[in-house]
Amino acid sequence: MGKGAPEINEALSAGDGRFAIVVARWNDSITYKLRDGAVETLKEHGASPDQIEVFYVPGSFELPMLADKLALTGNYAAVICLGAVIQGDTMHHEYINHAVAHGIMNAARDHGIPVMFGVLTCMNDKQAMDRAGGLVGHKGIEAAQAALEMVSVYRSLAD
Ligand code: DLZ
Repeated sequence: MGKGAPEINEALSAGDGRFAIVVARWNDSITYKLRDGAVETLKEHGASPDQIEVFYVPGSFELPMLADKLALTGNYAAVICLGAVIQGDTMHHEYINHAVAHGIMNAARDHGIPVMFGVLTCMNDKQAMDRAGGLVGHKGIEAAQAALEMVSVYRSLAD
């Protein structure tokens, strides 16, 4: 049994679907790395630049709000949410993390498209850097790969 992200099937193709990427600007030194990894991954799997639209929100708490609006349009095969919530001195992060996770799941369920949880939930900056292309992977790449896989599965159900 593997540990961590499963290997992606290289044959997975973006097809002709459009992908929305929603990026939280809070902790932008991290989240912009997540964005760049997600965009590159979609391109590597055949998405052209005009199939990828990037949107920004102030912080992770706002990710599900815009994801819901975007999913509602019916214009996208998937929405990829990217953020970095880093623990501070209070319990604030817990409220954000739970709200974001639930909000993203609700958007996916309500609108019938994959909405990806590419949100780092870290105890400190180092943990976040390590997961934004450092020692412990890249959450933006993982979220884009998961989106490609889910779009492919949804597509097979529609065929
Ligand atoms: C307020 C706040 C704090 C303290 N920390 C983070 C964080 O680590 N990561 C993040 O994405 N956003 C943070 N925010 C901002 C909230 O997500 C939200 O934007 C504000 O509370 C306004 O609704």
